[in-house]
Amino acid sequence: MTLESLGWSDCFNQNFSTDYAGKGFLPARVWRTSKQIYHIFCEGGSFVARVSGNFRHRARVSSDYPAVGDWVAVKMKPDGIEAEIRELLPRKTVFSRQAVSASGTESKSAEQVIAANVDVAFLVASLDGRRGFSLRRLERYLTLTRNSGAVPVVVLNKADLSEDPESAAIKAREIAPGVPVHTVSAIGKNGVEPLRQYVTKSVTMVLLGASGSGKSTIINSMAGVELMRTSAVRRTDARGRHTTTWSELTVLDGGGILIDTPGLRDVQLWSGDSAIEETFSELQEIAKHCRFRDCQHSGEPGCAVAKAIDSGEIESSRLVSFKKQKEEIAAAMRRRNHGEKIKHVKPLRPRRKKK
Ligand SMILES: Nc1nc2c(ncn2[C@@H]2O[C@H](COP(=O)(O)OP(=O)(O)O)[C@@H](O)[C@H]2O)c(=O)[nH]1
Ligand SMILES: [Mg+2]
Ligand SMILES: [Zn+2]
Repeated sequence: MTLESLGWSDCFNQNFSTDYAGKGFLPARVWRTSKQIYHIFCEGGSFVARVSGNFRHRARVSSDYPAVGDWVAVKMKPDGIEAEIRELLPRKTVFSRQAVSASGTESKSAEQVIAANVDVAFLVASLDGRRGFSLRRLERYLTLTRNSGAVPVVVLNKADLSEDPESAAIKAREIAPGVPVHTVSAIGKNGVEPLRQYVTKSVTMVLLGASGSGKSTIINSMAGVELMRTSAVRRTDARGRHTTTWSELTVLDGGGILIDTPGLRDVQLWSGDSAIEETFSELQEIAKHCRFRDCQHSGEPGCAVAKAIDSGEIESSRLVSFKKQKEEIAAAMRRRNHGEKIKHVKPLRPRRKKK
């Protein structure tokens, strides 16, 4: 295993050689995490690692800990089996979502890293089912991807189950201007051929999409072997069971790195106002002509967006999605800023009646 085949590049090398090489640290990439245990690849192969006490001491929030796809600086233990993670290398790109944990009356919002250092994101949607895939969900994934810094590629899978895959592709292209859209059939022979153009040495790809859309099947098909467990779709709701519960990184024999992720049912956006603007670029373009610079497109006079909707130039559902995503990020920001200040509020006791 070479560092290059694991996705190592100059930008990591610069951070590493100056700071850590002198201390006898080795670069390694996290391929799976489970609680406190990190499974890592380094040039010598696969190892199990934990973070050092010093690392833990410095970590403030969960996103300070390594995630799948992260590069870390490790020190091998004398036993030659275990390694200790000393440092987390700066992330080139990061996919994160908002994880809200509620305990009692407190609700805390934290950034949860799904995958790090990803170059290309395959946004997988399934073409089976009567209602087709969700354009709204795709919009959310596009914002998530733009926010991460990776390049999005839309993958419409299960073309074999669709009567009209081409019109589905046209719809997807409409809401994803400038983004490549491929219709594939992961179970068919050579059905994932269009995706191979993205697979090159040192390139890291992640598969994102609802559970049952065929992410693991796509990985198996691209690898040519059964690497990931897949799951038959339940007849009632056309979704696969949750077979992939954690993100997991795989190095393909022919070059390229793939990260499988569990089905993210609802991606809660964590940040990225500018990413939203990219997702809705045509709307942004029109909004430049609104009379007010801070127009919210909610009935203000001289609103160019309202005019464009009236004339059928853009669909009103696009504006609804746009506002929803904006509000979600605003809410995440509020929670983040005030989350720690919210104290547990004692429930009011019923007042005793005076006798
Ligand atoms: N008909 C058809 N079924 C597929 C295709 N791709 C995946 N499946 C099936 O869909 C189910 C869910 O696939 P899986 O890869 O586990 O989905 P994941 O949850 O996104 O990883 C499995 O039963 C697969 O065999 C496809 O292109 N066509
Ligand atoms: Mg899976
Ligand atoms: Zn407006």
